Formats: sequence, structure tokens, C-alpha cells
Amino acid sequence: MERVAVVGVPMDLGANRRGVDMGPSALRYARLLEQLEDLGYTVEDLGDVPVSLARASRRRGRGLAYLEEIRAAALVLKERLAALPEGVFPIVLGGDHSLSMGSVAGAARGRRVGVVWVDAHADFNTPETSPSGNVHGMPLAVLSGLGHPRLTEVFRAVDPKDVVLVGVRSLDPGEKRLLKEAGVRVYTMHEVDRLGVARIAEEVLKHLQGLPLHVSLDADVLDPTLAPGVGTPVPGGLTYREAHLLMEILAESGRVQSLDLVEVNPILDERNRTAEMLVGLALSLLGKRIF
Ligand code: HAR
Ligand code: MN
Ligand code: MN
Repeated sequence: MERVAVVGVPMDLGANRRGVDMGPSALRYARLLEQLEDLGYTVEDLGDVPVSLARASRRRGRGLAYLEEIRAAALVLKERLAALPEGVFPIVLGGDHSLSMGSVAGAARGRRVGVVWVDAHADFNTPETSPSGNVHGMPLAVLSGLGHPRLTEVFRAVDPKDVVLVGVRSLDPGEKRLLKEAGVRVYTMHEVDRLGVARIAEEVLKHLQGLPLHVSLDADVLDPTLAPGVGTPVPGGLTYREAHLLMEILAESGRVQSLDLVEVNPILDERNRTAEMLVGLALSLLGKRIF
């Protein structure tokens, strides 16, 4: 593929802490588009998906926070990605991770895809298992068909057996049970330490053999010393080279067709280094090489 389409989702409604709505600006400011052009891609910026400003007024109602507002934004994202011409590689700039309900469903276009969810968290809660009620802890469950019917009715898009998690180190008790029942392949930081990223990446490609791949990259998978600009940091994350090596090996497969860069919180960041980290990883995933 030599065409890339960038779309922003300035949304923080799925998260507790404010500020990830500024992530798309931070990622653009870190020169994502210019550097992709330097790599030889034709890049189009489709702008941002409209997101409700409900949060600016107050938190409303009981139950899932901002369910309808998040659903609406993710649905617009889904339609935009589904409408892209074949062969255009979408990069979605977040925003909190709830947007990935729309990006995966839109990129899949009703076909079978493999999902590589690179995150400190599994985002596999349902309203019943969630300790927080925050929708950014639920998108992977929704995509797999588990969760609030208002979400699964429009975003169910993958077989959980075609989902792989990498970098996990924070799971809620109910979420653990659901992951096991659903048959999701989980590489925690324990496996990263033990097996190494190269072996894990090869296993991932084998497990998802033959499928086009969507990579969903949550900034908090990185060690917080490298990526302090996140709302839910967890110690013991991926190093700089582990993260790049994972992207480089996935890129070599030639099967990655879409990407999310999410959970960058510029308010909590230091001189935009978290956004710069994600942009560097996106470039590795799109083929940038040292030599
Ligand atoms: N598991 C917790 C919850 O559901 C926190 C997960 C959300 N944090 C993220 N997503 N950044 O990856 O509330
Ligand atoms: Mn996440
Ligand atoms: Mn996370």
C-alpha cells in the first residue's frame, strides 16, 4: 500500500482523566504526516470525527458513562473507514481507546480480520465486570460481541479467537475470566520477559495466519518512563526497542492494513514525547528501517 489516510477522534469521554481529546493534535504536531511522506507514502488528512462536548458540561446519568455520545462518534468513524477505497491504509489518532470499536469494525468491512491489541490493559470488560464504568476499558469485548447491546449491535466485528493481546499487565478479575472463556490469546509482560518480543511476534503472525491485520496501539503499553503522557500508567511496560521490534516484525508480514494510535494525553506528557514515541512506532509499522 502506498496511500495512507489519517483521521482524528478527539474524544476523552471513555476515560476518567481529561485530556486525551488533545491526542490527535499532539500526534499531528509530532510530524506523523510529514514523516510518512518522507517514507514515500501519499498521505491524506481526513480531519477529525465530530465528538460530543457533553463532558465539558457535566457527567450525566447512571450506568455507562457517555454511552450514546461514544457510540455516535465511533459510528461515524466506522462509516468513514468503511468508505475508504480499497488499498488505503487508515491511521486513526485518538482519543481514548473506546474509538477502536469504530476503527476495527470500519476497517474490517464485514470481513474476517485479526486484531493485535498492544496495551497494558485488555479492554475486555463488560458493564457487569467493569470496576469503573469507563467505556475505554470495554472496546475489545464489544468488538468480540460481549457487552452493552447498544454497542455490540453496531460494533461486533471479530472472532475473539482472532484477537491477540501483547504487553498486558493490568487485568480486572471478571475481565480475566471473560478473556479465558472467549479464547483470546494473551501475551502478558511475563511472556514478553520470558520469550522475548521476536518470538511473540512470530507466534502472533502464525496464530493469525492468512488474515489481514489491524494493530491497535495504546500508548500505555510502553513503560511509563518512556511514555508518561497517559491517563492510566502501569509500571513494567515495553522498552523502546521491544516496541519497535514488534512493529518491525509485524510490518515484514505485509499483512497489516490499519492502525490506531490511542490514549496519548498531552496534558500529562513531557514535551510531547509520548506522541513522538507513537509516531516513531507507526513509522516502523509502515516500513521504516534503520538500514
Ligand atoms: N481495566 C480498567 C477499567 O476497565 C482500566 C482500563 C482502561 N485503561 C486504558 N485502557 N487505558 O487500555 O476501568
Ligand atoms: Mn486500551
Ligand atoms: Mn491501556
